[in-house]
Amino acid sequence: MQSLSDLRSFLDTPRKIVLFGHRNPDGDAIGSTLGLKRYLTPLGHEVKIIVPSELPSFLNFLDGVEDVMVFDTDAEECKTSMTAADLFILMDFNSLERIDKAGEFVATLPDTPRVLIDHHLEPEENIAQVIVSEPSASSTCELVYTTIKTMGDADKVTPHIAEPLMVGILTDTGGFSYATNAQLFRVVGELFEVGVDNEKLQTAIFNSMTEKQLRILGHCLANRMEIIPEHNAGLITLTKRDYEQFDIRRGDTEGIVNYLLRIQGVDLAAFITEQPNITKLSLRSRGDISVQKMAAEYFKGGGHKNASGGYSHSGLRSTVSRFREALEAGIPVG
Ligand SMILES: [Mn+2]
Repeated sequence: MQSLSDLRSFLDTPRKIVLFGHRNPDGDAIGSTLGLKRYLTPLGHEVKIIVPSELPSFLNFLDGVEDVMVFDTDAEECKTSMTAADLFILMDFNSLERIDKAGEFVATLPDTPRVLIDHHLEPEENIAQVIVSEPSASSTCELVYTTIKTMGDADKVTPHIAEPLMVGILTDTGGFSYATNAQLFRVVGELFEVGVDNEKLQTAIFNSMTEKQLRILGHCLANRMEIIPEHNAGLITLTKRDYEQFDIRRGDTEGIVNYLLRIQGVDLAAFITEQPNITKLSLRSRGDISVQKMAAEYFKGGGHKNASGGYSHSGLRSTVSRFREALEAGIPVG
């Protein structure tokens, strides 16, 4: 299999297909896999979705999320489905490392053809035989739609498929705040024509915090935020103690880093948290500033120009110092 038309003919026969989304799956990882599953299933394929770790609860409104398999908690069942599969489709990530142990198991099945659909920069070499990689795309969901169209099946896109695709577009663009371009709005226009309940989705995605999450946000902004005006930067840090005190769970701090960019004059934001074994960083920036470069150079990470992540094995304090060093060294542009 070498091209989308090969994939098209491969799909003429009913297949067992596993779709993969990345660790800490977000709206785009789940929206794109669920959207593609909803397209493939009526064509007669048996489709499973596997992600390494649990889904955030705000996505529970989408039906079918309960069938998403989590490798961390269900390794054996995931391996059985992977062994039986005729095709793997890797979605919204660019390196097998992003799916951890599931990726290691994928590597043990070299005869299963792989397709990549993703919008992250520079996909890992040999990650798949067919690669749909568009870093200029807003989201993998946008690419799922354009891929279905390229395969000549635009008329098969139903509101049931459009809905999860809109979820990933909305979450990856922060409700059309960034990563947008004319092509995206054309795609969104077409999805609206298919039928999308925008108001329902906006509410489900952006007004769905729990009381606890809002209080954690309050704590971060009132007590844990620091502004570095000479570098137009800001940071928020959370200690292990904060995690205990506020009972912070996965997903509870989602999006907090973006609040720093609401401050006039702040163009680069860091959210630095003390995890059980590592110190984790989420980085955001505006315009030409590339946090992707900073993450790659200083924090073993990567992602997108304006949204990246990384980690460090040193503690919170020295990670914060390293972040300051990175700022002193000059704001990376790209
Ligand atoms: Mn994405």
